[in-house]
Amino acid sequence: MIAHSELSNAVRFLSIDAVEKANSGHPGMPMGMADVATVLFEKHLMFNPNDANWPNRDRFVLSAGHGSMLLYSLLYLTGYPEATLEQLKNFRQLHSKTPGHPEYGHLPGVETTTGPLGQGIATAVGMALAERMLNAKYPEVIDHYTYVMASDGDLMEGISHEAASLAGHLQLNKLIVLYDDNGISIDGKCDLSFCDNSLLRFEAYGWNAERIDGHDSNAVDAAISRAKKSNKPSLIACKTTIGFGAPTKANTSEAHGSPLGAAEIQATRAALNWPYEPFVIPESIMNSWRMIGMRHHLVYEQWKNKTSNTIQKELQEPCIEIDKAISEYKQKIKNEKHSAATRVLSQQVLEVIVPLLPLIGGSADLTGSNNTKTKSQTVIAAPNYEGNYIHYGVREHAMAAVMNGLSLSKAFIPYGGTFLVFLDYLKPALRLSALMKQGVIYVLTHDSIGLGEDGPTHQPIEHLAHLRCIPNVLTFRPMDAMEVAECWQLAVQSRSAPSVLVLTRQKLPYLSDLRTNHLENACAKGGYVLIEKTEAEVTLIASGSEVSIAVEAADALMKLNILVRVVSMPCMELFAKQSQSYKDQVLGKGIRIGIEAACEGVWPKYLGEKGIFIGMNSFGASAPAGDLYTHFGINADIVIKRVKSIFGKIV
Ligand SMILES: Cc1ncc(C[n+]2csc(CCOP(=O)(O)OP(=O)(O)O)c2C)c(N)n1
Ligand SMILES: [Mg+2]
Repeated sequence: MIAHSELSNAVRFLSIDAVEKANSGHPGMPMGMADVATVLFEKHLMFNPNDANWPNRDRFVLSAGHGSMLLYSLLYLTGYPEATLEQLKNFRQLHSKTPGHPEYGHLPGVETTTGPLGQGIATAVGMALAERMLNAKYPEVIDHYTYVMASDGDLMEGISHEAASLAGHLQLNKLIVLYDDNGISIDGKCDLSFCDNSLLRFEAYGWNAERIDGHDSNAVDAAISRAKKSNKPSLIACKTTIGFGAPTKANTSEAHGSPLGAAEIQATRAALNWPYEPFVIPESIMNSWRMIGMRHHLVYEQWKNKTSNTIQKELQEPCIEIDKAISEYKQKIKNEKHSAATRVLSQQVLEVIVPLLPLIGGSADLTGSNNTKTKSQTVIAAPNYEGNYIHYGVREHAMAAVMNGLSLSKAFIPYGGTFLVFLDYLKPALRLSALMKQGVIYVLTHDSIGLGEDGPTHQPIEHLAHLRCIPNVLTFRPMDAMEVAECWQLAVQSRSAPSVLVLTRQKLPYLSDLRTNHLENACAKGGYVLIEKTEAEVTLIASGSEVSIAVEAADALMKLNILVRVVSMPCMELFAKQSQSYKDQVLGKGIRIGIEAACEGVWPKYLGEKGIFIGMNSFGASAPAGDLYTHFGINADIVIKRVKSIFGKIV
């Protein structure tokens, strides 16, 4: 029988040795939480190293991502085939599967990307919610826990407050947070800046909360057992010592984020009675860890046998067959030529596709404004998890992270709404959607000064530019009913990049009658010629609400015998992916004028040296939309004036 301390020392020293070899990293957290982690893996966590994606596995989220070596050590010790000793020795090196902070998709067993503090715990709320929702549908098939390891920093970050509040409201009783209550952060002792009574705070959110000695394995075991039986989410504050075992650095912030150094490591080996060479785990200890990895072998086999292939497939990837429905719907649009705000048109598409897809809708308290809820959707109201619409409350950041968690469950396609201007309140989680290649859909409405009277606090200016600079994000800004349908189709089909649907508050005209081909998805190429003029001297390029300005200006200019082409550019990222010849063909040889009620951002890339951008270069103002467009000089008259002056016509 191997002592608990031997098992946890294996975790500690692998972490110490890997950080030392990499000459960078964070040894303190793995050393402090090794005992808690060992109990969790030895006694509770249900997993199968040979099938890291088993849908009914317990989730283990290391929210304190700086402690990545804790996770990598555990995956190696329990026998995940890709977590080899070689990978541990290559910690933090280029192309290794063991990057500085855990990254989803690099190493099986890493459930989500963490490192930006607070994201892990909030994403885990989404995972725990996904579990409840799947359990409501398949009680025999999905029934597991979601465990989180969170640090002081995680609990300080605002997103964790939002997410914990939501988890309490949703009664996510299978969510268990093991809080590394070590009282140390980077600047020193936590009481420099953090004197919350976290237990009371979580209790107020509707959680169970208790404090235990995180180095007492029996206490950890008992607390987890209690949490598993609870009807509320649980916070277990584990009092630990950061850098446990290091004679001079333990319980100091020095243990947090740098290698211990040879002398301290030698002294730690002596103090913890671990006389082995770096990276060497004695066979008996290794065997015990591998047995822990095998613990659920039988449960896993039984699950596989009793679960139909159809359900297993459904739990691994969402079915996204909507092409037929979308083309029928497009035919209807073509006949009806419906003019409306793109947010309203977005809801009309949702009415068609929600019944066909595992879409989980929601909004951060702007359901009626974002038009995110369809008539058929039912709201998730704990303890009933059968719905497909979530009222996230005014918690944009948690909403985005929860959507990441829902998406990582693989069974759902989440979409959620807020105003585009509040992108800033959720961007860190959207950035992780992109980094993790999750097809989360963001419905961001009220997309410009076109929203009018609410004024500059609510009028996005720089947001489109921000979105277009994040790698692996598709930013869609459709101009009318046809484009809204096509952009939704592309967003749903984009399973490895998040999409942002940027939609108007104000009504827009139907313009797709100008198109010659309605059958194919014109938005799929990102930008296309809406009004063709061969040998055009001017190309007007616009997105969303400004396409109608371009069309109006083009009509007027053509009457002056200036040859003008109009390009609709609903998605710059998709346009960027097209061949050079397609791009040249669309943009034309004439003078290019970009029109968008936003700041210039990446437009110059497409406008060329002689190009002109007509948009915003200041904050907006509070006034009716029409007045604002005139005031800020974004209208057909201005476009006509600029073109006339270029061509030397009398203004
Ligand atoms: C959002 C965010 N802000 C800042 C950091 C940088 N950072 C990493 S760890 C940390 C705090 C460390 O304290 P704690 O969370 O208690 O971890 P411990 O040192 O106890 O392991 C900070 C500020 C980060 N990773 N994420
Ligand atoms: Mg700490």
